[in-house]
Amino acid sequence: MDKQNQSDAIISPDTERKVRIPPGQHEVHNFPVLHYGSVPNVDTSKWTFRIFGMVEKERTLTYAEFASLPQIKVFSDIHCVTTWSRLNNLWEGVSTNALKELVSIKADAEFAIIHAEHGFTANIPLADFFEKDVLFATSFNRQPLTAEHGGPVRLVVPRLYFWKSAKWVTGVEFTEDDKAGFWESNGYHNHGDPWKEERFS
Ligand SMILES: Nc1nc2c(c(=O)[nH]1)N[C@H]1C(S)=C(S)[C@@H](COP(=O)(O)O)O[C@H]1N2
Ligand SMILES: [Mo]
Repeated sequence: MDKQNQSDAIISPDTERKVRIPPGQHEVHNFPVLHYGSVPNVDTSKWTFRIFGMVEKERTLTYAEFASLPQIKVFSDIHCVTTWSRLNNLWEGVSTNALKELVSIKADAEFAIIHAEHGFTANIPLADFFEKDVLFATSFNRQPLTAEHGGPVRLVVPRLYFWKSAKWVTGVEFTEDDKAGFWESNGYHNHGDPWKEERFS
């Protein structure tokens, strides 16, 4: 993917840095597959996306309802804490900011807890979660997102290490208090900024 051809995409600001590889990382050209457990076989006719927690009225969307939300494209880099970085990725899907049109988030909410298949969770401060380059992706490099990379729906948070980008998402919970997610409870840093090398806790 080449940035010049992505005029309709939101450009993740880290792709405009002079040095695009953060400290301690190296560039790869393949796309490694990493996760705990097995790849779930998600049936989109049964899949639901639940928005709950600190909202005035929780909502559950079917896949058809989710897929009919406004779509955005994001051009971004990937930085995995295991030291590989993959540049120039094009994602398409639903902006996290689109959720604000679906639910009214209470003023005291501070964190998004992303829920995924097999009970996986990831915690993200709302300031990071609602950055303009964060999306629930259903497509990668103009192809439907494969199951091994998190299809049908994964989160992509370009400015944090890739473990925050939960695969096989089933919902978002808004909370006032932070709740360490799966990797955050297993030694990874609570926040995960690759430019500050927030790798482990
Ligand atoms: N549901 C779920 N999402 C997950 C994980 C996981 O174990 N379960 N691992 C994370 C980690 S540690 C990484 S590096 C990326 C890898 O995504 P990829 O397989 O598409 O490269 O997924 C993230 N999302
Ligand atoms: Mo990872």
